[in-house]
Amino acid sequence: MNYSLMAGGKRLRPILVLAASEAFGGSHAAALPVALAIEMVHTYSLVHDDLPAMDNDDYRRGKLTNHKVYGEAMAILAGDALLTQAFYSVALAHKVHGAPAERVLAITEELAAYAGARGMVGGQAADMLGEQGITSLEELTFIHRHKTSDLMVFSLRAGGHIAGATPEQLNALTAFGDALGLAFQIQDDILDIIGDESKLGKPVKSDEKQMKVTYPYFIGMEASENMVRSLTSQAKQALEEAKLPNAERLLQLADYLMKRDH
Ligand code: GRG
Repeated sequence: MNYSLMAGGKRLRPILVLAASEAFGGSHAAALPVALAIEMVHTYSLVHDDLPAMDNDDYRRGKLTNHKVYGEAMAILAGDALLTQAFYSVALAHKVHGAPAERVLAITEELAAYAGARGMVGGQAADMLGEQGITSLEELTFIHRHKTSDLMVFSLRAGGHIAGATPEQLNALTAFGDALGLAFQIQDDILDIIGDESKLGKPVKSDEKQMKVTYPYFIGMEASENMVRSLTSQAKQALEEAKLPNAERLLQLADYLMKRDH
């Protein structure tokens, strides 16, 4: 668990929790256990995604993947335990840091929803089934929204919940996260291709892998880059219209993500 959690990574989702809480003047102390929880869920998903039964990757975050170091059984268990520990960590926001129980209950419910069958796991299942051939941009967008946007939307809403955001303000965070998550994933698709030009619609890595079907595969590089820009503006607009007390860091993050190169 420690090996993969401490292997690095951008820590984007915990930063979203803290920045969303900060947007309403919330304390970092109460938000931290939730920030930790989402990084645990994200890390479990990466450990399981790297397994031979899924993406079969040897490297993650610049290091050997969990199963390459500890074996498949331990990697499965480390992922299972990270997911479980995440819910324990959320409970600590109330138990240790005094966040109101009803807010922590809302976060618990949303973590299960956004990470589960109707959220990230559902997106991963659709992706696995789609390996037989993703045939449309709508299908790919469904996968991106659930695999990527859902944990970002959760992170933002959880930061909002901790700091007492209203339902309207939570809606604005959802709209921001939804557009930002899709922009992030399209940018990931673009970076993937820039990193390896041969991936544009050609077989990758091994014979078992199907065509790498990405946004650029369907609409080309230029249109994909335009889409990242327009989704980022859309995300920022949703926040600006909601007039949150202190959204500056969230807005800066949106610009930063659009320009990222890794
Ligand atoms: C196994 C249930 C299950 C889900 C796996 C996370 C995931 C779903 C698959 C990994 C492959 C992938 C490209 C997912 C989309 C989400 C994404 C962009 C993950 C990488 O997130 P970053 O860039 O990673 O924030 P770091 O390492 O920086 O934290």
